[in-house]
Amino acid sequence: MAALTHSSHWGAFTVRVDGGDVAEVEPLHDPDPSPLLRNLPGSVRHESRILRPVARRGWLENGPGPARRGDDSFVELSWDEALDRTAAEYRRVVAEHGNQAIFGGSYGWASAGLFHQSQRQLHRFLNLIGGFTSSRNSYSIGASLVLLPHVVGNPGSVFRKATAWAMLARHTELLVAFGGVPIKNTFVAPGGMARHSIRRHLTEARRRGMEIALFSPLRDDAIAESEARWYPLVPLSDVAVMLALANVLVREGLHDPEFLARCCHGADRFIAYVLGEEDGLEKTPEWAEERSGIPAQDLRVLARRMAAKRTLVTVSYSLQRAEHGEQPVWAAIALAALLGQIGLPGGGFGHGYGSMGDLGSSSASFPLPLVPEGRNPLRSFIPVARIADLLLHPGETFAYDGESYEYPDIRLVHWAGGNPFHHHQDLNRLRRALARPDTIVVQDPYWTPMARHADIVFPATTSFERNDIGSGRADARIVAMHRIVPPVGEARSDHDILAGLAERLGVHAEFTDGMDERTWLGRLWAQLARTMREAGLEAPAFEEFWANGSLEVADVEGERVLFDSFRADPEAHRLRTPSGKIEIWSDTVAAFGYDDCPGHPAWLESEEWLGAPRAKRWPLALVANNPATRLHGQLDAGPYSQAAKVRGREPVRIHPSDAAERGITDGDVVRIYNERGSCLAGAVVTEDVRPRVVQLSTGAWFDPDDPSADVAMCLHGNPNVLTRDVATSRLSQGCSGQHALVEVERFVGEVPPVRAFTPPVIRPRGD
Ligand SMILES: Nc1nc2c(c(=O)[nH]1)N[C@H]1C(S)=C(S)[C@@H](COP(=O)(O)OP(=O)(O)OC[C@H]3O[C@@H](n4cnc5c(=O)[nH]c(N)nc54)[C@H](O)[C@@H]3O)O[C@H]1N2
Ligand SMILES: Nc1nc2c(c(=O)[nH]1)N[C@H]1C(S)=C(S)[C@@H](COP(=O)(O)OP(=O)(O)OC[C@H]3O[C@@H](n4cnc5c(=O)[nH]c(N)nc54)[C@H](O)[C@@H]3O)O[C@H]1N2
Ligand SMILES: [Mo]
Repeated sequence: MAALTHSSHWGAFTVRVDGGDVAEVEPLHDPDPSPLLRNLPGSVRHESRILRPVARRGWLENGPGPARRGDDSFVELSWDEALDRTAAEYRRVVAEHGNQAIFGGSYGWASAGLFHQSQRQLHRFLNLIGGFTSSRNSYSIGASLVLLPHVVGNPGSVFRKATAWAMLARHTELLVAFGGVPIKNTFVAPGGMARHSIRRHLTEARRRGMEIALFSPLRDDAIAESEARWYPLVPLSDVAVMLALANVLVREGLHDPEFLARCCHGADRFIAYVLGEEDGLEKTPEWAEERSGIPAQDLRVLARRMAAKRTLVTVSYSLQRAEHGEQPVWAAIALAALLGQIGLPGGGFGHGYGSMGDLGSSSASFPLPLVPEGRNPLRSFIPVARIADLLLHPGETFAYDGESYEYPDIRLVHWAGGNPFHHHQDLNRLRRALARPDTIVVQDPYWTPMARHADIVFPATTSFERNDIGSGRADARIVAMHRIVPPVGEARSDHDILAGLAERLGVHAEFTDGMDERTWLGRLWAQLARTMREAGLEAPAFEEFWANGSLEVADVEGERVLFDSFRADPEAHRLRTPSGKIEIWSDTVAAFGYDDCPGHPAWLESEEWLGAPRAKRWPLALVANNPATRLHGQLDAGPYSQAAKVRGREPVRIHPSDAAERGITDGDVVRIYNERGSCLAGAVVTEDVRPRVVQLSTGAWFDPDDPSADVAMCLHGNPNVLTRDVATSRLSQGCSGQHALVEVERFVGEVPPVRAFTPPVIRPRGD
C-alpha cells in the first residue's frame, strides 16, 4: 500500500507512522510546503492528550451551578456515566430554563475534514434537541462581514471573487499593502490548502517590476524577495494615512470623478470630510504624520505614484480586528475608488491577500458538501466575540447592525473544536465569565486551558485517528484523510461523542441518519463528485479516490478580476447595496446613528493607540498577531513552535531602543503588563519592529501562575491577558484583539516553569 495521505488546514502530506504516532510527514506535491507541518510529529501521543472522560470534582460533589473554574481536580468516569450525566444535565436545563439557556456557538478552527467538523456536528445535535443560542460571524473578519454588505453588497465577492494572484503578478505595478502580505499567514486556509504558490506569485511580480509599499509596524510583513519599501507606521493609524493619501489625490486633481460618479455613491460627502469641510480639520499629510509617524512628504510622493501606476490597495484582516476596525476597510475602498481602478486587472482593492491562503486562489471552486446542521428553531444569538458579555450580563441589551437584542441567561455551555483561551480577549475577565454558567462541557483532544475550565471533558480523537475527506474552499487537491493510528486512550470522534448524547436524548436515528463514518464519507463523496462534474471536472468513484489518496483540482480562474463586470456596466451588474453602487457614504449606516461607525469612513481614535491618553501610562503598543510557528494555539507543544520559544516562553520582539531604556537584553525573560493583567515572555531584540512597538503573537497556552487568583499572571506568554474585551463598534460587535497598550520590564527572580502542557490532577473514580 502507498504511504497514507492526510491533510490539515496548512497543507496535504503523507505520513510515516512509528510507535503509534506520526514520525515523519512528507508534503504532497506542494511547491512551497508550510513549515507548520513540522509540528505534527509526536502530536498524537503527546502527554497533553485527554485520555478518558472526566468530570470536575466540585461539579460531581456539589452538582451544577456557578463556580470558580480552572483550579479544581478531575475525576475519571466511564463513557456511560459521563454521557448519562451530561444527558441528564441537558434534560434539566431544557426543562427548567429552555433551549435558549444552552450556548452552542462553539467558535473555533478544529481540524480539517468535511465529515468530522466539530462545530457542524455539535450544531446538528443541538438543533435536533430543540435548538440553542448560537454565534454569528468570526474572530477573523467580524467587522468586515457586517460592514461590507453596506458598502459593496455581498461580502463573499470580496473574499471569494478577489482578483487572482496571477493577475497581481502580471498587472499590478504598485501594491499598497496595509498590514503587509505576511507569507506566514498564507500557508493556512480553512479546510485545506494543498498548493502554496503565493511566494512564487510575489517573486514573479517583483521580477516584472511590481513595487510594494508596506505599511506595517513589522518589517517582515513582506518577504525579502519583494524588496518592499517599509513605511513603519504607528499601529492603528492606517486610516489617517489613507485619508491623507485621498487628500493629496483630490487636492492635486489626481482622482477619477468619472468613476466616482458612475460606480460610487456619496463620494462627495467623503471628499468634503477629507478636505476638512465637514469638521473643519483637513486630513493633510502633515496631519497624518502626527498620527502615524510617516513623513508627510513620503505620503505626498506615494499618492502621486499611486495615481500614475496600476495600483492595488490591500488591507489585511488584522486591521479590522481592532476598535473601529470597520474604518480601515471602508477607507481603503474609498481610496481605491478615488484612484478609479476598481475592476481593472491588477488594480482596485483587496482584503486579506496576506491573511488567508485561499484568497485570490485560482483553483476551480465548487460548493463543498457539508454535514447538514438542520434548522435552529431559536433566534437567540450573539456576535461571536461577545461571549464574556453574554455570560456576565444576562438580560442586558446590545446593539448590532442597526437592531437591538438581548443577552439570554445561559446555563449550559458546550464547546467542541475551539479554544476561547486562545481566541478571546482579557482572559481574566473571561475566567470571571466562565464562572457563571451551571455547566461547561468541552470536547477536545488536548488539555487546553478551555478543557481545564470545563465540568465535563470528553476526549476527542485527532484527525489522525479517523477517516475523512479533506478540502478547502478553493483547494488544489482533495485529499483522502486516512486514519493512521487507532484512537489514543478512550478518545472518540466528535460525531461518536454526540451520537452517544443523542441516543440518551432520543434523537440517535435522526443524528446519525442511520449511517456510520464510512457511509457518511460515501455520501459526502457522491455529493462532491456531482458538483465537480457539474463544474466540468472529473471525479472517480469513492473507492478509486480513496486508494489513490488524492485528486488534483485544475487551476482555472487565474484571470479573475474583482468587480470587472460591475465596472464595465454598473447598471447591468448592480451591487446589492441600496444604490446598486459602491457606497462611500451609506445612508443606512448613517441612519443607525452610531458615533463609533458614522456614514462614511472616518478617523476615530482607539483607546489602545499610542496617541491615546492611556499611552502616557502604558507607553508601548503591543501587536498581538497570528503566530508564524503554529495555527493559533494548535500544536503549541510541537517541535516547530517550541523551537522559537525563549527559555520556554513565547518570544516577544522589541526594538533595541526600547529594550535598552529598560535594561532588557536579547534572551531575557520579561514581564509584559497593563491594568488588565500580565504575562511572561522571552525577549528578542530586533530592528524588525518599529520603536515603541512590541510584538507577541497569540497561541501560547494560557498558564496562570495561580489558577485560583482573580487576576492571574500567564507564565507562558499569552497576549490575551493584556488585550481589551471591547467590540470593534456597535455596528459589527467584532473582535478587537490585535492591539493593547502595555509596559515591559525585565523579570527578576527565579523564572517559574511552564506547566501549560502538563495535564491537571486526575483521580480514578472512587478515590
Ligand atoms: N489577541 C488576539 N486574539 C485573537 C486573534 C488576534 O489576532 N489577536 N485572532 C483571532 C482569530 S483570527 C481566530 S480565527 C481565533 C482562533 O481561535 P480558535 O479557532 O479557537 O483557536 P484554535 O487553537 O485553532 O482552537 C481549535 C481547538 O480545536 C481543537 N481541535 C482540533 N481538532 C479537533 C477535533 O477534531 N475535535 C475537537 N473537539 N477539537 C479539536 C484544538 O485542540 C484546539 O483546542 O483567535 C482569535 N484571537
Ligand atoms: N501561520 C499561521 N497562519 C495563519 C494563522 C495562524 O494562526 N498561523 N491564522 C489564520 C487565520 S484564522 C486568520 S483570520 C489569518 C489572520 O490574518 P491577519 O489578521 O491579517 O494576520 P495577523 O498576523 O494577525 O496580522 C497581520 C499583520 O498585520 C500587522 N498589523 C497589526 N496591526 C497593524 C496596524 O495597526 N496597522 C498595520 N498597517 N499593520 C498592522 C501585523 O504586523 C501583522 O503581522 O491568518 C491565518 N493564517
Ligand atoms: Mo481567524
